[in-house]
Parts: sequence; C-alpha cells; structure tokens
Amino acid sequence: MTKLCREVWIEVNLDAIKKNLRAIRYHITKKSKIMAVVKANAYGHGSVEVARHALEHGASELAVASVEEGIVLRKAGITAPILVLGFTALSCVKKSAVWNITLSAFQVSWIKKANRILEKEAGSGRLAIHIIVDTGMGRLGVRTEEDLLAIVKAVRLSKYLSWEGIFTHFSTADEEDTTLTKLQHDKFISFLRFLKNQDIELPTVHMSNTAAAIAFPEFSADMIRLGIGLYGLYPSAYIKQLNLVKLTPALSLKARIAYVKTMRTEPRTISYGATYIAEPDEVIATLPIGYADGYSRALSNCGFVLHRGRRVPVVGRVTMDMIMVSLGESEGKQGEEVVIYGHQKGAEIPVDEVAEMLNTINYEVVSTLSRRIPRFYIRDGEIFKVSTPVMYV
Ligand code: UAH
Repeated sequence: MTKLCREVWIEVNLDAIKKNLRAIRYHITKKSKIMAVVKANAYGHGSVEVARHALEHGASELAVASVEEGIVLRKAGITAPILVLGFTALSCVKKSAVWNITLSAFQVSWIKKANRILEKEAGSGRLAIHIIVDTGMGRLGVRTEEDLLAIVKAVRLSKYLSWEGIFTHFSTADEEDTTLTKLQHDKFISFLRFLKNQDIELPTVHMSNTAAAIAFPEFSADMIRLGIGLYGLYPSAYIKQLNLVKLTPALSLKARIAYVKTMRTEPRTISYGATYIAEPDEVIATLPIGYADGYSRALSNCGFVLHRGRRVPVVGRVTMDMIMVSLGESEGKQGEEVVIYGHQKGAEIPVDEVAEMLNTINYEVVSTLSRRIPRFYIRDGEIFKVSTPVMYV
C-alpha cells in the first residue's frame, strides 16, 4: 500500500460499483441505456475512475454538473457522451463544443445566442443539446407546450446545434406518496405526445433518477440517470425497504491512529471549547481527519468510529484536521487502523447512519468528502490504483 504521510484515506470498491450497475440493469427495461451520474467528483468517489469503470460495466453515457467537470473526464481520455445537467453560461458554449460536451437547454434566446456564438467561432464543432422539461421540480426547464415547441424549433433550425435528448427530473420519486411522481411522469409523456403529434421525431428520452429507476422501472424510457445507486446507497429509507434491488456501498473511510494517551494528568479537557473532560485513566486516540476533510463538525461529541471492531465515540469538538476518540479503558496503538465509514470485523458504521445523525442525506455525506483525502481503488479484490491530490512518497 502507498505510504501516506497523513494516514487517512478513502477506499472505493469498484467491484461494488459493477455489482450495482448489474443489479439496476436487470431491474430496468432491457432497451434502456444507463447514464452514470458522476457529478461532484462522482459523489465524492472520484469521477475519472468511477466513470471509466461504469463505462466498462454497462453505462454508456455520463452526466456531470458543469462543463469543467466534463473536461476533467475528457482530459482523462474518456470519449463517451457527457451531459451537463445544469445551466451553462453562454460564455462556455464554445468550450463545450470544442470538448464535445452536451449541454442542457430550455430557453429559445439561449439557443439562438449559442448558435450565433458557434457561427462566429468557425471550427468549434457542433454542440449537442438535451432539452429540459420542468414537470414539477421547479428548478430548470420549459413549463408549457408552447415554450417546448418554440425551443425544439429553434434547436432544429440552428445550424451549429444538434438536438439529442429530452428529459425531466422527478422531485419526490424517493417518497412513499407517489402522487407527484406519477403526475410528473404523465405530464412529461403528454409533452412528448404533443411533439409527436406535430410530426416531430424524438431524440433520447430520459426521466428516471435512482429512486424512479427502482420504484418505477417502467419509466426507464430510452435511458436512466443513475447517481446514488451506482455508489451502492439508496436514495431514501423508503426506497431501501421496498427491497427491489440489492445495492452494495462502494465507499469506506479509514484512518490510522496518530497518537494514543492515557489521561493521567490534569486538566483532562479535550479539544476546542473543552466540551469533553476525560475520566482519569481514560484512553484517548487522535485521528487525522477533521471538518476540512468533510467530517462534519456537527459530529463533535456524537460521532463514532470502529476500533478493533468496536464502536468508540468521538469526544470533544471535531477540529479542522483531527478528531479525538475515546477508547475507554481499552488499549490502542499508534498506527492502528480505524474505520470511520464502513466495516471492520463484523461491525459497521453506515453512511446512512451518519447522515441521519447529521440530519441530512447520504448524498451530502459522501459528496462533501474532500479532495485532499487520497482515494484507493479496489478492483477484483485488490488495490489497483491510488489517486492522491499531491504526490506521496
Ligand atoms: C438532473 C439529475 C440530477 O440532478 C441528479 C440525478 C441523479 O440522481 P440520483 O443520485 O438520485 O440517482 C439525475 N438527474
């Protein structure tokens, strides 16, 4: 294993990602393609490695949140279609065409200006477009048939744009009450029917995120956009308990104990604010992870890590780069491995549990893991690649 100077790391199990892709593949409509959503550094897992692996194991397209995220993938040699799911400023249209990155669009004025930009910048290439339809997410997209027809016509008239997709996004597909999801689906289908009635041939149609792909496989259309499920996490407790697809979490967060002491002398205060006072003879271990790594300060005095397969509590405040945990009266050794998220000797700290403690969702817990933590990629049961923000020796 690569020697780390600061001994905290993420293990990304690519075999789990392959399993998750397979599980979803069997669940959705046969003809539907899978777009792997690798935005936000693949939800913290590392976009280049996850994208490459997903493309090798059943995904055929990728989605990101910005042109910059797409360029990272292109620079790594990835040639599959890449769609930017969000809004892109017109100033980045040329760059998108040059790097062959597909943009999402929903405004006629934007389409016309984008075409003019590309007309002036001869040689930039054509820009592929997916049209967003807002059926109830209330974020981006056309909301009326009139606006949809206008943008479709504008794209089709644009010499430098090509219309390659149309999609909507569900806002409550992870919830037990399916009323709004069904309404959004029906609305989207009626928009599509409206276009067909105008003799307009549809490009790739997609609507489902992980939740919809699991709960409504019949909505899979030409393609699904698989995000959280790719990483082995469920979009909600409700979707998990449906028990329709077995997912395997891909990410573990681990560290080695930096220092161990027995609290024999006064004061026995721990960390900023002295919010924890250790018992005499309590054993305290210091770990090299903090809130700048994405380990939330809200876990101060309430998080847990696994030491020798046993849960031990975070004591005192989480600092920027370190935390302290209490080993109680047990012994601990400098350099011993602890698990912050994941499994150790039959025990587990699931990301879902951490999310619940933080009153947030698993998406936030993994996607906020800092890029300064090295990622170790495991394939066929073995570490095959280490991605580090700086070179470790
Ligand atoms: C437009 C859009 C998103 O913003 C996100 C996703 C992926 O969602 P999950 O992570 O819940 O699968 C799809 N589409």
